Amino acid sequence: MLSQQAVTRQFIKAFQTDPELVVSSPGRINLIGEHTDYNKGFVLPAAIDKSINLAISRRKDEELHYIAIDFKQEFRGNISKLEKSVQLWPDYINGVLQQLKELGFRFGGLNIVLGGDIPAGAGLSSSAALECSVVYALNEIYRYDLPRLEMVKIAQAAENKFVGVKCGIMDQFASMFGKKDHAILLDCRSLKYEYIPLDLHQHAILLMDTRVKHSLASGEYNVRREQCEMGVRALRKIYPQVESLRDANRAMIEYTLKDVVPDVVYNRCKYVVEENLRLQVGCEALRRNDLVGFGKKMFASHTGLSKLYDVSCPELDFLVELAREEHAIIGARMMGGGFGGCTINIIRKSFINEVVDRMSNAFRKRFGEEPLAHICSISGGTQAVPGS
Ligand code: GAF
Repeated sequence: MLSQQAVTRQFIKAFQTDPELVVSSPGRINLIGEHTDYNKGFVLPAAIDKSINLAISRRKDEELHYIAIDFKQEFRGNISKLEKSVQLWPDYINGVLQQLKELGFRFGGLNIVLGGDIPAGAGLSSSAALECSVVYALNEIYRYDLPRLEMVKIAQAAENKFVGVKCGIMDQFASMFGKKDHAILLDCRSLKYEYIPLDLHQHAILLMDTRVKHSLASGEYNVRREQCEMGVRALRKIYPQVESLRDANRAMIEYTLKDVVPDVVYNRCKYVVEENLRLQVGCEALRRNDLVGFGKKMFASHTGLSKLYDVSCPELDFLVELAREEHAIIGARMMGGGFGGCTINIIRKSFINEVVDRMSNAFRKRFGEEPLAHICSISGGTQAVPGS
């Protein structure tokens, strides 16, 4: 709430007028189903109570003027020349504008102020939240009448084509379709989804941020994608029906793929097939209210991400190992693209303080710095701030 007022105040200060609209767009967690979205599999994300807030107004000319409160940075440009910038954050806005332009939607110059409380680089999808806030805001002020799913696709295309990260659809979908106290079971092929009530009883969601900054654009993410595609090409020679790893099963991986691709490709594909299965079993456990059963799948997911998919790092592995020793934590794993960022833990509420203290001390002894702990709750998706 504070941040919504802060962006409005800053907007008035910078542009001497109220914004036409303020949009709030949440970050996301993912309970299970990591690196499965671009393999057309399943994911189980949820929007959280940490968001990007974006105040926006149309200008009479074609100029673009953006202010990012948290970075204390400004960007100036023109709609006729949407180019990548050295600051990176304007790319998420300009990427959306570029996609809208290519789709034939008209817009003019814009004044924008943004700020929020999603820790950047923590794996909570601040970039997807920003993309969603921009497409949502333009849809409102220019009345394009786009359905939410189309806005998700535009936001994803901005990241794929303009920013250059070949991300899947999970983050933008979660930010746009979030529902309070529900996880979203999304089939990333059909884009059909189901809300699963997230009744955590005596438990809470604890994020432990290693503060190791990840950068998906650094290339490792795109490399994982290529390795999966290599696996699919090899499988397709024998099983023409395999369009993506979603269509593969354990037997295909063990008895066919193992012999025809390098070990690294076999490991990546094995992880993806197993993660899709874990997610299915985990969802059944959630539906039965069996949180302990679900937690076991989270731990197994981490092992796969670390050993087979190789997207973890020593700090994330350490936090998950500590979590395994805590009776109050029933499930934990690294979350998001990896190479840094957060672990997600399901923890008994009454033990949060003592467990966080113990884990933080152990982490500091090992790595010299403390992780940042955040308790998050599950919120709704991208929306206009009432009264704006
Ligand atoms: C990042 C990507 F943006 C998502 O699409 C997804 O692939 C995730 O990493 C890994 O599950 O957040």
